[in-house]
Amino acid sequence: MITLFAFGPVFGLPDMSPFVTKAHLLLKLAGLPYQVDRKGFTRAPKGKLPYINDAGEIVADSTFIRLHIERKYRVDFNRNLAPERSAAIWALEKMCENHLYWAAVRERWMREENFEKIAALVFRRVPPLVRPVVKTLVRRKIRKDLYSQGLGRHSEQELAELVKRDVVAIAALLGDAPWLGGGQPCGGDATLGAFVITCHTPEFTTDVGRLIGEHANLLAYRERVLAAYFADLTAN
Ligand SMILES: N[C@@H](CCC(=O)N[C@@H](CS)C(=O)NCC(=O)O)C(=O)O
Repeated sequence: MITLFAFGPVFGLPDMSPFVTKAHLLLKLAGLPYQVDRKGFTRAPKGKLPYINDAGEIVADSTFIRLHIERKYRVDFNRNLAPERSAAIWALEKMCENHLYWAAVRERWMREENFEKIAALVFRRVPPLVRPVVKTLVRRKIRKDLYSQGLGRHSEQELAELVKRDVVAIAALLGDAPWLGGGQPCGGDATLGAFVITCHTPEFTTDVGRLIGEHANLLAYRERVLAAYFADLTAN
């Protein structure tokens, strides 16, 4: 059976990572049975989660997990999509993963009111004696990552403008359809579903979460994804 290496459930969500949540959704969309291992982070081949172990084959990165599923199990996640729609959805996915993601990271890790909450969660198993040092070092690394990526260089107001454009684009592309591809979920729903679920959480004060909450179609979409794929989850 496939093993998915993940951080694990929080706040009644499958994972706090959108990329891990995306991997859950891809496996579910493909109808593949899998188990979750929460102890794989230190052995992650690319230093990040998610990755999978499929009968000894290790595949790291949510997009490569998708490609692996497509090739090995002959799943066409976009079988009902016209090429133009498929292309637009791919662009939307990469906007979420490489732009919106970093905005969400900045809002969670750099805003004081959110930082203590995320730190309490992420470092809960770190021995109390070294926890303050670990917190400071990890936050410093993330600040550096944000600066290198670019979004760490903007003012809060500039960041808010960019986030708004992202969320408006997402809401417009989804429109009134239940799923990105229309009547049936497609591969892009794994990505969008993961981001909408994990970014709109009452536990954090973020522009990303607030803006998602201002779009009725995104809120309904969030409920749809949770009900269809994560109905068994309980808050913890
Ligand atoms: N491109 C990767 C991104 C994965 C990623 O950024 N994972 C984050 C959690 S959301 C992580 O493991 N970060 C740990 C670190 O950077 O040290 C994918 O699609 O899987």
